[in-house]
Amino acid sequence: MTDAPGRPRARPPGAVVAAPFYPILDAARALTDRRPLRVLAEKLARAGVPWLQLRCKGMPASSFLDLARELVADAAAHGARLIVNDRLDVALASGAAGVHLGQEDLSLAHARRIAGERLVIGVSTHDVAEARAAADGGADYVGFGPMFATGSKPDALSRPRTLAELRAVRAAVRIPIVAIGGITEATASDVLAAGADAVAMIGALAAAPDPAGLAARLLALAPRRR
Ligand code: TZP
Ligand code: MG
Repeated sequence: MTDAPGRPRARPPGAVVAAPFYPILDAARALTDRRPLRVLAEKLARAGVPWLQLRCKGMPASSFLDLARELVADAAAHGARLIVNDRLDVALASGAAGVHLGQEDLSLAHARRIAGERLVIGVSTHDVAEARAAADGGADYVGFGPMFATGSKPDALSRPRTLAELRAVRAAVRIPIVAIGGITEATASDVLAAGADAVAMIGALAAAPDPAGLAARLLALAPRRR
């Protein structure tokens, strides 16, 4: 087991992914109308989702920041908090609660040096070594996947991970694990049972006819026993 080395922590361990559902709002490169995304964020927050992530691949920083600021406020109105994908600068400037970093983004060490304890920092991982490195480096949670085939991340490492690999990551780190990649309502329980603290979804959420209902059902799934 590894844990963050003796750094003072502003956030209680385990609070970061306090619910078994972690929705990701994926904004298109050029988002002409921000209202549908804001309406979705509000529905999710009203349904009780405590954390949501905003992902804006290829979006100019100024537009990303405008959207992040709006969603931070929308989420806060219902007690939810926003995590910004990829961009530490946007996370800090928007007042978001955290940033999610991929293996090719700004390093965890640099991000933590800049943000200190102001931000929750999550890191995408694909194997035990990456998960251990993230935990040892002071990440607040790790993403792990892709669990299944996904069309939402064309550059995702193509081989879906197995539940056995997820179990191995669970045994290796104590920080929360967010499983991601092709997860649906039908597979969420198996993924949680294998040791994930939460399931992240892009496609299944975007396709849901009733996103608030989906969120409510996923939030009701049994959390992993700690
Ligand atoms: N990282 C690994 S898989 C993935 C990301 C961002 C895509 C997840 O989207 P979906 O639609 O839930 O498979
Ligand atoms: Mg990234």
